[in-house]
Amino acid sequence: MANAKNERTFIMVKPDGVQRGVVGDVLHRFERRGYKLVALKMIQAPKVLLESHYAEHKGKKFYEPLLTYIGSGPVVAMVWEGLNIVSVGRKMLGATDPAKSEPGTIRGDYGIVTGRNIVHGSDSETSAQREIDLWFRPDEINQWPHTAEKWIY
Ligand code: RTP
Ligand code: MG
Repeated sequence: MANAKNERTFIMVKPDGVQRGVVGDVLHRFERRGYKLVALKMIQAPKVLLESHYAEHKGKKFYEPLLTYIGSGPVVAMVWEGLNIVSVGRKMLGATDPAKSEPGTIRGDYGIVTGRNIVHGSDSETSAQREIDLWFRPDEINQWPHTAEKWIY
């Protein structure tokens, strides 16, 4: 497995995904792919947390609407672990604009517009580490044995 790396990523079902009832499907997709869930919580994110999470977009036209959208209801925040999870996770989510996402991806199956795109996924290992540290305390991240290590890899 050249270039395969065991990684963690931060995945979040956004308020539209929670309200449309797709949390179970998002979990199921990552589970059946063979990834390991190591942290999970439902949270109504305070504005300061969202400002920090989306700091890279501060000043852009969509920044304020984005904070309003993600702060409009509870989200389901998760940490997933496994080989190449950052890049594979982004592929499973689909393109930022659901209209450009392939059918079979989460956004491609559930979304139509960028401003309501169901899920978030870290875009790099550096972002993943930053986002995991932002949303979870170290004692909220679980270590447990998963059959993927034997039967999938
Ligand atoms: P995300 O961070 O949520 O996983 O999405 P992404 O990497 O695919 O996209 P990013 O460029 O980081 O944008 C963050 C989120 O901002 C909203 N957005 N709206 N109206 C617009 O032009 C626009 N552009 C971005 C989306 O909710 C996007 O996921
Ligand atoms: Mg992003």
